[in-house]
Amino acid sequence: MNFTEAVRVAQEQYPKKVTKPIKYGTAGFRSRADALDFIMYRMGLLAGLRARDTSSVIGVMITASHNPVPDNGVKLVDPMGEMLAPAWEVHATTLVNATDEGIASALEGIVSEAHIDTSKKALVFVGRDTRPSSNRLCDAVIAGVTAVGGEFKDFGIVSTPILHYVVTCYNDGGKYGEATVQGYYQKISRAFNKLRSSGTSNGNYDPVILYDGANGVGALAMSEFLNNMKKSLNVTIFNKGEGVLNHLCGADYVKVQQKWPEGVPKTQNVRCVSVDGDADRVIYSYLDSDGKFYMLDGDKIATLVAGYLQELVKGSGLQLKLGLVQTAYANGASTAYITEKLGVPVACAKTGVKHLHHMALEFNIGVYFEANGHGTVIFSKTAREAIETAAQAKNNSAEKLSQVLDVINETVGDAISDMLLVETVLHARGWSVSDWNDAYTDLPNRQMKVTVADRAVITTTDAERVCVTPEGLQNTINKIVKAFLKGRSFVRPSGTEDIVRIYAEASTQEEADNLAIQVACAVYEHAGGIGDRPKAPC
Ligand code: NG1
Ligand code: ZN
Repeated sequence: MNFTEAVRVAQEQYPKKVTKPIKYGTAGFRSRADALDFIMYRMGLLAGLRARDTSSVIGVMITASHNPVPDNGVKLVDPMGEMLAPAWEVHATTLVNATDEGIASALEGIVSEAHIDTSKKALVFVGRDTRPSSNRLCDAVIAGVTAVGGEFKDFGIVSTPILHYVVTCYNDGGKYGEATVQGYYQKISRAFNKLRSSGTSNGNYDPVILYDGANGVGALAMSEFLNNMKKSLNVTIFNKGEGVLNHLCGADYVKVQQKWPEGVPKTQNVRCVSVDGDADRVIYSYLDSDGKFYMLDGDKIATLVAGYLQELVKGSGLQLKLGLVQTAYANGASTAYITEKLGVPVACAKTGVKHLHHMALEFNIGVYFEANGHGTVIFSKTAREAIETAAQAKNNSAEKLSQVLDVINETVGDAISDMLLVETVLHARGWSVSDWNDAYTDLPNRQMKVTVADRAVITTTDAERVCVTPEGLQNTINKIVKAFLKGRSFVRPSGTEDIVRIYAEASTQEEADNLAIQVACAVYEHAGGIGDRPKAPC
C-alpha cells in the first residue's frame, strides 16, 4: 500500500500546525481541542493499521474525560478493551511527531516493524463524548481510517466504557455480550435487576440516589439505564447538560475540591453519585444531618468491593486468590484497612489504569481502583469457570459471585457499572452510606498542581513514590515530610496536563495542606517553576 492519499488528505485538510514534540500519555493525546485536528486524523490512520495488525476491531474514543470543555483528547482501544499496547504508543508518538510529508515514511516504518499485511480488511469503532468539538474531531479520525482504506462504525455519543465494551464483544464473537450499545445496557441492567429480585430495601440500605451527570455523557447513559432498570433503584439525575461539562460538578470536582457538586440539591443523608465527563469514574458523597460533607472515593469503593468479594470467595470454599491494586494516590488509611483488617493483599501500580489492569491480572480476582474513582474488577478464566461450576452446583456464595460478575464491566473502569456494584454490596450488607464511610477514616489529604517550564525534568521510580530527578528534590521532600505526623507526600509529572502533581497526606487537614504547599514550593524551586510561587492549595 502506498500512503500518498494519506499525505494528500493531511496536507489539504488536516495540516500540522504545531512543532513542539508531543507524547502519547496516560490517556492518549490530550490538549486544547483546536490543536487536535491533525492528531485525530493521524490516530485514524494508526487505528487502521492497528486493526490490520491485530486482525481485530480497534476502538477510537474522543474525549478529554474530566478536563474542561475547551480540551479534548483521543485514545485507542485494543482488541480486548485494553489500552493501546506500549509498542504502539511509540508508533502513535512517532506518527504524530512526523511532518505532513513525513506521514508516508512513518506509516511505512510502522508497517515494516510490525509486519503488517496491508491487504487485510480494517474495521475501526469510533465513539465520542458530548464536547462541542468532538463531532468535528470524529470526522478527522474517520478521514484517517478511510485514507488507509479502513472501514469504520461510528457509535456517536457514548461513554468510554461503552466503547470498550462493544470493541471487546465484537472481537470475542459476542461471548462477553452483544456488541451494541443496547446490548451493553441490557446485560448490565438485567444482572442488576436479578440481584434486586428479593427486594430493594435491606436494613439501613435505602435505594435512593442523587446522580450528578457532570453535564456530560454520563447523564445520557444513566437515563438509558433507568429505562432498562425498572424500579430497582430510585435515581434522580442532575447536571444533565443544562450547565457546563465538568464545571463545579462531576467526579473530579468532588474528589479534588472535596466539595458537594453544584446543581445537586443538598439533601441530607442521601448518597450522591458523581461521574466524570466520559463516565468512566465515579465518586460518592453525602451530607450528614448537620450538613457536613463526606466523600467516598475510589479507595472506599475498592475496599468495600474487595471486602465483599473476599467474603463470598471464602464462603464458596473456592481456592481463588483475590487482591487489590492501588496507586500511590490511595489513602494510607485504606491500604492499612484492607491489608490489616481484611487480610487482602495489596499491590501498588503506577498511575494510569493500564498499569493497574496489568497488575490485577496477577490475581484470580483482581480489584483495581484509582483513588479518583476509576477502576473495576477482573476475573481470570480459571476464576470464572470455577465460580460458574460451583454456582451450577448450587453453592450459595458462588451463585452470588456469578450474579455480581455480570454487573461488572470488566473491559474498563465504568462509572455506572461500578455504581451498581457498590449499590449491590451496600444492599447485601444492609448499610447506609455512613455505615460504609465508618469502615475506616481517610487520612486528611491534599492535591496540588505546579506549573514548570518542562515537566519532563521530573522522573520517578517505585510506582512513582520516589523522585529520581531533579537531583536533590527527593531529599528535600523527605526532610519536609519528616516534620509531619503520619506525613506522606510524592510528586510526579501529569500524563494528561502540562503540570506537576503534588500529593500530601497528614494527620490533620491543616497539616496536609501545609505539607502540600511546602512540597509544591520545593518542586517550584528544584524543577523550574513558572508563574507565581505556590501559596494556597489549588
Ligand atoms: P495524570 O494527569 O497523569 O495524573 C490523570 C489521573 C489518572 C488517570 C488519568 C487518565 C490523578 C491523580 N491522575 O492522570 O489517575 O485517571 O488522568 O484520565 O487522578
Ligand atoms: Zn474519564
